[in-house]
Amino acid sequence: MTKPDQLQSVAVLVPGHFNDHAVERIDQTFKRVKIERADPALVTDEMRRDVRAIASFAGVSAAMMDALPNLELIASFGVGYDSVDAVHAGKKNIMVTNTPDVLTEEVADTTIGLLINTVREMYAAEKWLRDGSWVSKGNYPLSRLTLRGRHVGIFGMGRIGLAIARRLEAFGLPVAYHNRRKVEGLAYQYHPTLRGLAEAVDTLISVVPGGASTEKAVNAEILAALGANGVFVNIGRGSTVDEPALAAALANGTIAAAGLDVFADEPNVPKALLEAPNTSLLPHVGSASHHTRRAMADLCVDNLVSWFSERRPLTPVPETVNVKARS
Ligand code: A2R
Repeated sequence: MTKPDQLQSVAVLVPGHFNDHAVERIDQTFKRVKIERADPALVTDEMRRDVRAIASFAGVSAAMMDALPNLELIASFGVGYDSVDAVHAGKKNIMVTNTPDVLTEEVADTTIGLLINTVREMYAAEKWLRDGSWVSKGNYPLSRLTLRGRHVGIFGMGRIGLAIARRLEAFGLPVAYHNRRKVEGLAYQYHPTLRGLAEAVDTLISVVPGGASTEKAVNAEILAALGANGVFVNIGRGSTVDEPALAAALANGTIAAAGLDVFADEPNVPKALLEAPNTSLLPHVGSASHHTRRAMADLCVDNLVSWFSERRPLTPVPETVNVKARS
């Protein structure tokens, strides 16, 4: 077992700009090695020899893992880790950790804010006040949509989905959901297909992880099933949505409005979504408060410390739970 004072010699690769608090803690405990981005072409002989862990916001490819023969751990910052090739990591006996739970309530809060913003047009109403329209034109027009009477479907009833559902209950709104598996003991109505869920509700909130199984799952067919009074909110991953189909559905009245915090090619947002009058758009800020990002940074670094001192992770991802520490 590595004693804490010996952790200073453990080289941790940190690609690009990283959370300040995490950097401070890594510097206090480990030997931080900087690299512009997680690109195997930038890996030096020294990195190849020394690096035993990566702490990263961004993705880590199979090729990057292969370029670092002594890599034991990828401590990913965030709950979603679709940009890390965790299956490859598992095959190579590399542990991957993420930062679940500590961001759940913050992301659920953001979701509710985004939903209300979308339905009650607060983005446009605030602009109306600020640009002087209230004085020159009078009251802001009544919003076309309301939360009242809505029936909400959650695509991804996991930790965050459940925290969103609990909040919606307090708003008096019925909730249903779709996962691959029914959650035992949960009273919300379960739909075995996303299509079935979209048909049954008028408000769809997507909070599933990215990756092959959810790629463009919210497509033209699902949006048509949601219907003309439909509101779509995405707080999970942009890859889950067929963005051209969403832009078309918003333009031709297939659905009424969308609130989006995540996009397929961040930070690039399709022009059609930017220009649509019925979208509320946020720059991926679901968990982005100092409070919550600090808690995520602590969990990310605590995983590094636990791995190199106790030889066990705190929050391993399912694909690497069986990875064993090298002696
Ligand atoms: O399908 P299940 O039974 O494994 O349920 C998970 C569901 N899910 C899916 N549902 C339908 N089709 C799929 N292909 C699919 N893949 C996953 O998403 C589970 O209920 C939920 C994910 O929940 P958690 O693992 O607890 O994640 P958490 O903390 O709620 O975060 C969700 C996502 C992150 O991966 C980031 O992308 C984003 O929210 O921040």
